Amino acid sequence: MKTVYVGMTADIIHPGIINIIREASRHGEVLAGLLTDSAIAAYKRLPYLAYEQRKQVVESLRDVGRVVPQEEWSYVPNLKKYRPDFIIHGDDWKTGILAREREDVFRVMAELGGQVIEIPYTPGINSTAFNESVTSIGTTPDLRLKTLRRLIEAKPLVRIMEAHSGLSGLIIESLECLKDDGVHRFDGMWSSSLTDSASKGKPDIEAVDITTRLHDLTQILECTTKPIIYDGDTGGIPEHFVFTVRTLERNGISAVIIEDKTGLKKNSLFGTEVEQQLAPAEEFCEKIRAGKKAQVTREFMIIARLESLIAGKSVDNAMERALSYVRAGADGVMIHSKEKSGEDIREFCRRFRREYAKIPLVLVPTTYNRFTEKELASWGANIIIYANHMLRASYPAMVNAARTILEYGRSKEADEFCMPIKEILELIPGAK
Ligand code: SPV
Ligand code: MG
Repeated sequence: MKTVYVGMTADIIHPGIINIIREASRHGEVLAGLLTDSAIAAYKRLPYLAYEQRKQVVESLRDVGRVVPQEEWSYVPNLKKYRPDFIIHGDDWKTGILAREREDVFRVMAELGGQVIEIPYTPGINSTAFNESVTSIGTTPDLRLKTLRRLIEAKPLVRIMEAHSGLSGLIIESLECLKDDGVHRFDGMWSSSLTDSASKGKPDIEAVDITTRLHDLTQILECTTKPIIYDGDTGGIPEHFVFTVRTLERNGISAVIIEDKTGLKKNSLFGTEVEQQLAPAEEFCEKIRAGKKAQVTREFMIIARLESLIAGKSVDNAMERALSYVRAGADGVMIHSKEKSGEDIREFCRRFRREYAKIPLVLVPTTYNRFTEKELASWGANIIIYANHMLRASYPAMVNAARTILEYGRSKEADEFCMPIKEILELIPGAK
């Protein structure tokens, strides 16, 4: 019996894929190459269903003979491994991000003496339509919460951008950039205490309570689906932190990061070393333990943020604390520094990775921003947070437009700095 390879994500089983499978089964036994979460994540959003769930669905399709994992976006490794007689694909791969794959598949199948079968794709069901339908399905708090852990598993580096309003969240939700190694997009959002308080005209000193912050975070939750990491400042006293954890979980937030400082909190990039008071490590461990005990889901993450380098202490001090926080149950650590060279951070990463190969490590490269994501990942980082850029970009733009209006006594000259009204209206899904 001949074998026919069909690559698929199978997150939504639509008539288009059923057509392809049926056609494939006319040529032999269908070998379904089911893309793993990591294979998909290089180019597309994570699928709604996890690999094992999608596998169950595909295995139960009448015309599918066998399901094997396709671990890469490219078909080539699996074609070489399974040497099918045919590979079948919808002809929509002639253009767009799959065009390069198509060329590779033709070349490899010719080498293997196999054949490529292309069939017309079912009109209306292509990946764009698919993506739109996924966005319109939206998400649930439960699904959103779990996504961060899945992303950490599936991607070499999870890219997080600060959001402080529904509009900034929408940009993060939809922006894409096609690069040589795949489609780059932001994987999730950072609810920053700095930009959240600054957008309210307040200092970053824990003056905005959780209820108010959540009220504003709801704007973002209402118009986006990507996971959110919450900047929990010091977390307050353990008795209060317990309530914060529950509230965040209930709202579908994936993780909270709390920092090991005490006293009146100052922003890490702003206060002097002397103003930054480190909490006794054991006290902070107690807070982590209280939070872990309070959480309801298995997936919610409590990430311990090390402020040793911000407070002028050594990498040794940070390492010692990191180990005790992990032992206390922290699901990950964030190391912060305002040193531009990045040397202290690199040193910490190296030493931390020697102790723990897999515990998620978060970096916030605001000052050491000459390093690329690839470089930071090679140091051992799992998550990169761009902590304040949406707010910092919008503020000068607003000042510029307002000053121009003051200067000219009319708004005509400010138009060139402003988005046309029509585009604003088109920006918001469903606003047209
Ligand atoms: C924030 O964004 O509020 C942070 C990161 O805590 S930093 O401002 O770099 O301290
Ligand atoms: Mg903060």
